[in-house]
Amino acid sequence: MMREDWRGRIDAADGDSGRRWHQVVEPLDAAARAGVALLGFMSDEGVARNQGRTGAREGPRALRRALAPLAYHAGRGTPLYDAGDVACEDHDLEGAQATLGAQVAGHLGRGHFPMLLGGGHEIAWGSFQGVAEALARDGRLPRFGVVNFDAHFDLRSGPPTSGTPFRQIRDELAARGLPFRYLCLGISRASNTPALFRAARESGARWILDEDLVWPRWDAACQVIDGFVDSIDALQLSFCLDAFPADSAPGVSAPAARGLAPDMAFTLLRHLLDRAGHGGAHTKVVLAEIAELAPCHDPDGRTARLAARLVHDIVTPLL
Ligand SMILES: [Mn+2]
Repeated sequence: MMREDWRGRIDAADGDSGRRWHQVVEPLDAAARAGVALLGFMSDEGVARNQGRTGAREGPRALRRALAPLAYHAGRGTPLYDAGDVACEDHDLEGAQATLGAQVAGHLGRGHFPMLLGGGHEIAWGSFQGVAEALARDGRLPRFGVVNFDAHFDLRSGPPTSGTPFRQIRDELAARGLPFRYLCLGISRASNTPALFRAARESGARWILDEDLVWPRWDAACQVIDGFVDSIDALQLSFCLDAFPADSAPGVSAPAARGLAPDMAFTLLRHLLDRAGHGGAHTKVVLAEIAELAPCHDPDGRTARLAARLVHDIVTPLL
């Protein structure tokens, strides 16, 4: 754990109720009791292969720094761990994804909730490998699904990149004779060609366009989300920061002109988590991940702050 990333103000006079994340997070060791495990994926090799702007390799570090000063709200006293980073070296994306998957499987096996800090969206194929191993063990893989907040489907064919992870997941599930349940929230018609929409249809993907994720259509969006969440027992929650508009999230590979307004995205996220029983005795959410934070395109840190708030909102109900 990089201590220098976890620092911030200390309100000593307020005791335990004045604590912030940097005062609570601990390094994860093998004997630790079940908690939330923050795990970074230092890679933008998938972005580079996908002809995108690189920079997401440094995302985990910037995200930790944005998380450090957040107010800590303890509910049940679940520990919060920093499980370190998996880094892609020498362009070995497949190796890094396999390592990430092995670490995720290990954390899940010890009862932790993995909260992944990306990294390009190629993170999702790595994390899925670990999720699949854990769910195959406990029998939930047949009722597994993915919800992805994203402007893009990331269902491309061809060699593995940041644009292919959900097609890789689809193919892996198909090889096991299992269905692919995939719901995309925030898809942009301007950013996906008719060929990509056709690939999504042929994959059985469901989606809601960014233009339909507006308050007058709230009830319709919730019906789709509820139907999807109710149809599964185990959920991988993926959040690509390019689902937000460029003025809110400039620090990504492909900033969106329109995107989901943050208040809509956060409210949808909350609704989804509630529907999945997140924060109750049993959550369907197996793992969550934030993708595409590229600090070099985020000079005032606003994308990192938005990403940190997402992590906060996903993790706090578990703490
Ligand atoms: Mn994506």
